[in-house]
Amino acid sequence: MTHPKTAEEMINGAGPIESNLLPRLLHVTEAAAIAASYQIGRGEKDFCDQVSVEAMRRMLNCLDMKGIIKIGEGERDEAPMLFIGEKVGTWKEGVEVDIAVDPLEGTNLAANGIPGAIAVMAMAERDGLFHGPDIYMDKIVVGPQVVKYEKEHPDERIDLDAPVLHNLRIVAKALDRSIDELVVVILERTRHEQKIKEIREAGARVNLVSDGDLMPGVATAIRGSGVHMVLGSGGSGEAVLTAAALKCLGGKILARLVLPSVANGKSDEAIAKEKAEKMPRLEKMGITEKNINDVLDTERLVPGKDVIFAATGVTSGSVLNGVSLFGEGDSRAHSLTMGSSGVVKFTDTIYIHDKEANVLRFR
Ligand code: VTB
Repeated sequence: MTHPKTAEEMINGAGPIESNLLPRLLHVTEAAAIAASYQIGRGEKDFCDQVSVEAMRRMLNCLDMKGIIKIGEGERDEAPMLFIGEKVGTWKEGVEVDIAVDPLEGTNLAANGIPGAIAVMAMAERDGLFHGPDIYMDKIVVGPQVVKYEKEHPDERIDLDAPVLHNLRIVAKALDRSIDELVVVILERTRHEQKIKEIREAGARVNLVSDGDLMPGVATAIRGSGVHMVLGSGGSGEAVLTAAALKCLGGKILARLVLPSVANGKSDEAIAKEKAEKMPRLEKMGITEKNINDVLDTERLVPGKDVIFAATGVTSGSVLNGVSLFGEGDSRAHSLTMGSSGVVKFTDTIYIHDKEANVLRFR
């Protein structure tokens, strides 16, 4: 038997991005989550988003790195901050990184005080993240046991175009359980009615979420999370961020770009309008009518080798607790940070401003 890697070997084997930036990435998502947490439940989703974007950008600009936003808040003419192509970091010294951000994933969740909102980001070396448009991707996400099963059974593979039952059978075998013991997370949308029907007919259990398909995708790679598969179309940025997390944990995503008008079954006229609007932009990114339907796997979405991921809970979810506020600006934030070396950290951070007023206590 080969000797397993020691923690020391893993720490020393991490790439320059992981070694230099992972510890500091935590503070970036924490700052965004804490800023958003003051706006939880106020019904103002745009403002919620704005404060987390501002906080994340301020923190990113403190880091010694040469960063470029690849997945962000939108195109330069649409988003004033963290737009695609924006340079962040000090640019004085440090590594070159491409960055994917979602300062508030689940703005509706946060604005309405519903579980599952997070602040999230990922980094990789230059050209280490898929440079794609902000449209939808049709996704299927499964955990590392399924990847192992596929290696052992090369004829049985997860397939984005196969009936839901085909994919559920593979996941059930990989997890050594029956289909009726599986849970599939899918966004509650009219466009998913057929898929939801198929999941139920196959006998699996459906977990409908009103928003947020990113963290459930990460959860497929965490045993005990109760999520075994994620299906359906959602944000393309969310797919890239999910892929970054899966590069750290194992697991697999298959995804295909799709225009929202097409996914949502809009009229031919609406589809033609969206195509006319978006295709020139997509073509600049190398996405044409010919290759838009390509299936993108984890490696295509995140080709980087030195990948880091961080997420902080805003409202509590199945993986991360939400931010708690204690008065005097003191707060507690729960985060997941990890790197492609395989180091995974769950961090419970407490910020104490007034040490006499807010004494640290265990419970
Ligand atoms: C998707 C999903 C996100 O918003 O982008 C969704 O990936 C928007 O979808 O997790 P609709 O256009 O159908 O509303 C989230 O749920 C939250 O950002």
